[in-house]
Amino acid sequence: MIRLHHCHQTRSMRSLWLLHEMGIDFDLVVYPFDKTLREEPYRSLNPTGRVPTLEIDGAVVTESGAIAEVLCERFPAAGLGRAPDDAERIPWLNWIHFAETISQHCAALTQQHVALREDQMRSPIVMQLEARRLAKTLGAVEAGLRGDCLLASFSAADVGIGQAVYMAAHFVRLDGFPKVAAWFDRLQARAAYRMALPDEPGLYLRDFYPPWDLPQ
Ligand SMILES: N[C@@H](CCC(=O)N[C@@H](CS)C(=O)NCC(=O)O)C(=O)O
Repeated sequence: MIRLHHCHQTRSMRSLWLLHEMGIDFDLVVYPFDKTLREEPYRSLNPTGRVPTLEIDGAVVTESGAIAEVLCERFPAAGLGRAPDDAERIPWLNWIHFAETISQHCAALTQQHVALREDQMRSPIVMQLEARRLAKTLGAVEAGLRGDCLLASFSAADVGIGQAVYMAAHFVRLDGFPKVAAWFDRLQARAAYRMALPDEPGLYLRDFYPPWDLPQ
């Protein structure tokens, strides 16, 4: 049995998109992105109250990078992983986990722009700093993109980084990263990507949150 616990527009979209790319059967449990995650029954499954959580054959996995590794090992025929003896194994692993380097800045910016409801709780300095640090991570993706994908062919690395870029694009314009923008356009055309999107926004009510968007 495979069951994904998911909140729309969060890191669990990464796992949902990957499951759809693999075309395998799974159960999906969708939660609102609120205190429900810190309450029972979810708290027993994931004590830090975060998503994603994947239940797979009696085991529980709570890190999106680990979920990608577990799914790619379990379903090698999908061709989205890179085995330990594959020449692309190291860059594949590095991209899978670099998604979190991007996402930590997205999380900080989501907290600033979305989670903190009162303007006086927000910090323009943090917003600007985090947006600048996020842009630097996008620069690394821009430098790493050589062809149509991050590796020689499409893989879970494109899904993980692609979903991180989906979140990042709410805070940093992709215009300054032409290869990332073109690659992300191609990813957005994928059926599995679209299946991982919500019908209605669950977290980001705007397409873009500029760092200077504060009352003076
Ligand atoms: N390193 C974890 C991070 C998981 C995480 O923090 N997810 C966020 C959503 S993007 C969350 O559930 N936040 C809820 C909270 O912090 O209370 C992963 O890669 O899965």
